[in-house]
Amino acid sequence: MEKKYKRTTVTAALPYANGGVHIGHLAGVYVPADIYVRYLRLKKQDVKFICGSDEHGVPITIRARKEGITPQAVVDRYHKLIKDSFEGFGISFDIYSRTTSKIHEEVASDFFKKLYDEGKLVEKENEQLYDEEAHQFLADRYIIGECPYCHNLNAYGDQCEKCGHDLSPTELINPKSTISGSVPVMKKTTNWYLPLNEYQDWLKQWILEGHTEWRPNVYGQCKSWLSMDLQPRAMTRDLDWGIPVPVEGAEGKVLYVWFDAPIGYISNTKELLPDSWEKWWKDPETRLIHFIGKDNIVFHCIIFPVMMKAHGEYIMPENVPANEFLNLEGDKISTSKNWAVWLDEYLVDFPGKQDVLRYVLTANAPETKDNDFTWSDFQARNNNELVAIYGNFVNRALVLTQKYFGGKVPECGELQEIDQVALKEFSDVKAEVEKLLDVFKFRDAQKEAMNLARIGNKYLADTEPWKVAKTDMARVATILNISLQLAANLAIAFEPFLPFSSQKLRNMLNMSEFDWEQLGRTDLLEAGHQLNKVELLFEKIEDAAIEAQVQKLEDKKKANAAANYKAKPIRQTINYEDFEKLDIRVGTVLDCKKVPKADKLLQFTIADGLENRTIVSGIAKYYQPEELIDKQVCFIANLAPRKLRGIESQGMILSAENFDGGLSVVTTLSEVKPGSEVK
Ligand code: B3M
Ligand code: ZN
Repeated sequence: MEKKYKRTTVTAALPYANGGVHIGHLAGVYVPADIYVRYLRLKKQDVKFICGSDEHGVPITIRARKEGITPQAVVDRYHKLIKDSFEGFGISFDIYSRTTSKIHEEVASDFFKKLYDEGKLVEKENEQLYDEEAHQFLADRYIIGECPYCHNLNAYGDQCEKCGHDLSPTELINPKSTISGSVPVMKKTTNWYLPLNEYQDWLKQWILEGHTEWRPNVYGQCKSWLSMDLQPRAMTRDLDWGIPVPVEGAEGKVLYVWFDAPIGYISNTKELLPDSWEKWWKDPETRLIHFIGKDNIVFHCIIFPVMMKAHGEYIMPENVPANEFLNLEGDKISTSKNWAVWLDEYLVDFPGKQDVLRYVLTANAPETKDNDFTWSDFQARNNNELVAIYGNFVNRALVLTQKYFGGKVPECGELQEIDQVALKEFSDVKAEVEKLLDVFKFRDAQKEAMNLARIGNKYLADTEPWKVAKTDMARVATILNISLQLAANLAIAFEPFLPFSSQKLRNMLNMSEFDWEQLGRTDLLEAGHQLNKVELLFEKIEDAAIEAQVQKLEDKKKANAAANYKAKPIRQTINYEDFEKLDIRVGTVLDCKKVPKADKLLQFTIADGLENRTIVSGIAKYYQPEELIDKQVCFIANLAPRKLRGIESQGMILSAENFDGGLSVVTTLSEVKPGSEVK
């Protein structure tokens, strides 16, 4: 049964202050959360939208170490970058704070202390890897060694990035500390565990029986977790970056980042509302909604609820609408590989076009499965939908009003059937959009909103006011009055999705007050109301802008490959006689040309000091034939000839293969006689 609530607390996952935010974050969490909150606000509901940076955790310490700065300096930098990016995209948090704040430390500490004092945590001693030179315990990420599966020499203690296997540090062959390079030893340590197992029955009941309405991906993940025996999970770590464990004798230990981060939602609410924060978290008449990405489901559906349940005073989330992942041009978005469209860069490259990205990310939202972002789809949706449908309708309605009525809303006369049909269709959309937004189907809801603009366009095309103007201005007045009412409706319907454009449209319509309940009404603009100057709501995006973005991605991919290049291991040792068998010579290129119908091959004529020889080489992608003429090259002279495309190749030209597979011909530092031996 639908419960009645007084207010809604909406949280969006706290991004790690370990890098910027990209389109995957926006699509997965922040745009849907923002749409939802804007919608509730438009409905005049009591809602708070809470977020902030997650500033603890091992990856931040690793980055700090790499850059030779403090973890605080790392999080200061990224907190600002992330906050600015969200502001740039109109993500309308009521607060965006951070987990290194004083108030957060207090709230998280008190939370832990209460669990500890009430015996809700289990103390356990176990053995962990320890760096005796650096005198510290090692988080899994701080240990590297050989992967037991693919024998990558640089696998991390928690995962091999080459083959993707999850690992534990004890599985690594020849483990080494990345801090001192020493071989870690096992050392005993005490930590405090949350006994998830004790809550398993309650979780099953609460989620599996009580929340069958959750998205299938979320429900399914919970179900699979709950079908296994949950294990106690450590809520403290031996680390020096984080919130100190508020227990005597716990020096050198901090709260587990996934313990303190979700409490960040609470402490940020407290920072926002020092006097009334509790009702947003403890009153059963508050509805709590967590927006997250799919990799955070277990933390928000199992661990955090158990923490709150153990604490005893908190309400449980009513829904956790987690999204799947967004890919980029067919590949997984990756911060470490720099395969991403970063929000701060987008804001520079496409000023004023925040709504275009919001629109495309919602149209393509990974709500039920992973989805792909491509720049060509971005362009098509802008040009064919925002410009051609929404923008076009609004522009025609406004320009015609300008032209025939000096920009004043004309009087609406008697309605004809065609008007009534359009208005009816229009008013049905409100219920539809609501129904979808209420169940977090943002993608379909936006599609419905776009249908409003489609109806408007069709209405103008069918009624043809520009033709009617020759004979019946009263009728034109009615048509344009209706069109302008539709435009005003669009400004409301799109507010949650495209807030910047809605604002612009409201400015053009000179419309100040608005709320969701007005949607579907046809008296939003009174006759005689003066409109403002007409501007374009959306602009076409040209091919060049898209090509530049694709190029930028390619360049990043390349730069990343270069930065991460690792030379291949040296092959098996050979003896001198083996080497001597190779007859390597220098020759001068007399002629070089493309091999017809073979896009990889070049045919060389080489002066080798004896008789000239022909060699075919697969380097056509890297050189124009002319560039190589007169150059000296090294080649293997005694390789058995073989036929390539009907041409006998008498040897092999030596090239170095670069990190990206590119080939560069090997030559000598100074000119030598053709036929000189290389030894
Ligand atoms: N920082 C993980 C993430 O950004 C984590 C979320 C915390 S939400 C309490 O994916
Ligand atoms: Zn591996």
